[in-house]
Amino acid sequence: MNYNNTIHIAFGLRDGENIYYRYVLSVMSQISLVTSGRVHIHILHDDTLRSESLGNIRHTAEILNQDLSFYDISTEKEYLDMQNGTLYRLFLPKVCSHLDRVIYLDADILVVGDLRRLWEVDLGENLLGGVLDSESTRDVVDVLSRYYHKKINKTSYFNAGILLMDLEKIREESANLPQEYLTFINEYPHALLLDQDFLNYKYQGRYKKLSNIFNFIPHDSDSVDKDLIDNQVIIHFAGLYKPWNCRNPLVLRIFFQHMLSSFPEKTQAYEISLYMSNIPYDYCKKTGLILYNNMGNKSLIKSYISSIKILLKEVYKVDSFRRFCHGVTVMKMMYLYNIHYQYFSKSR
Ligand SMILES: [Mn+2]
Repeated sequence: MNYNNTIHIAFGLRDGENIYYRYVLSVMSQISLVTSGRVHIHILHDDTLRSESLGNIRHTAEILNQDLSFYDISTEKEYLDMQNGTLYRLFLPKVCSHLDRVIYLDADILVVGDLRRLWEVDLGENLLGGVLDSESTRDVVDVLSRYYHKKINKTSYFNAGILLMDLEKIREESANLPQEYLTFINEYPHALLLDQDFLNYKYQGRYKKLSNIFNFIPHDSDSVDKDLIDNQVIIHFAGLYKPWNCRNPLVLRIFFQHMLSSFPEKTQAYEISLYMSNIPYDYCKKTGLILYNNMGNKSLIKSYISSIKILLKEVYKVDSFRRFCHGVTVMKMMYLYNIHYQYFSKSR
């Protein structure tokens, strides 16, 4: 097949705080700087996307000469049980029924190389392509996946933040991916990474393992060097290390260069200071607070509580949950700790 045509790129956008759309804008602008050929951006959103922000995205796409389509999924009936923006990628086969292939992107990324390299990957008989997740995440999944009927192999668990999806093949097999996910999460509420676990469970052995140049996940301050960045296509700040709390100067410089290019010059200083003021100085704490405010989201809470229970069962000789949490360095544990802390400090 010849993919020497328009590159189709999709984002999921749930934006209650009116912040996330800025990351999408930034990624759109990064793409235009490094990607050859025509690009069509597809945005799956709900009614949290404000009309000014939508206008802003439209305006940016015009300036960058990118094609743009919006899909409001808040009328889809499965949407009612989904209050997490990453889940919107599951709607892609359904709402982008005119597309055969799409690149799904998270927005906590830096695009530093030509996306055509990803677009032209031959998937063979596979339904999608993805990159192995970080080792720490795969360690957690390894424990939790003992509680599935079919264990997810730690050595093949991919990160779903960057996906090349063969929508045609996926549609042939699944009439309704979002509904299948809801059934899955009901059966396995401990699936800590929600639809990422679902996609791994469902497509195990049927996805193409891609080079990590398409999804490099930096772990801490000093692990990223210049050579590595020069060869990368996408850097993904999955987990707790986002550009705004990663201490690597090179990552920070590249990130802020991209940020600078994302806003019109006249409003640059103002926009960037506004943006910076929205950045939590203590990201961990903020994560806990956001989740605390989402306590109404029953399925999310159910998922965390049941993960905590399972993980506790796995750990011997712990005096208390608090001590256990302090001792654990795996970053996903920090989320759990925050939930626990926020929840119990309020009820004291
Ligand atoms: Mn991400």
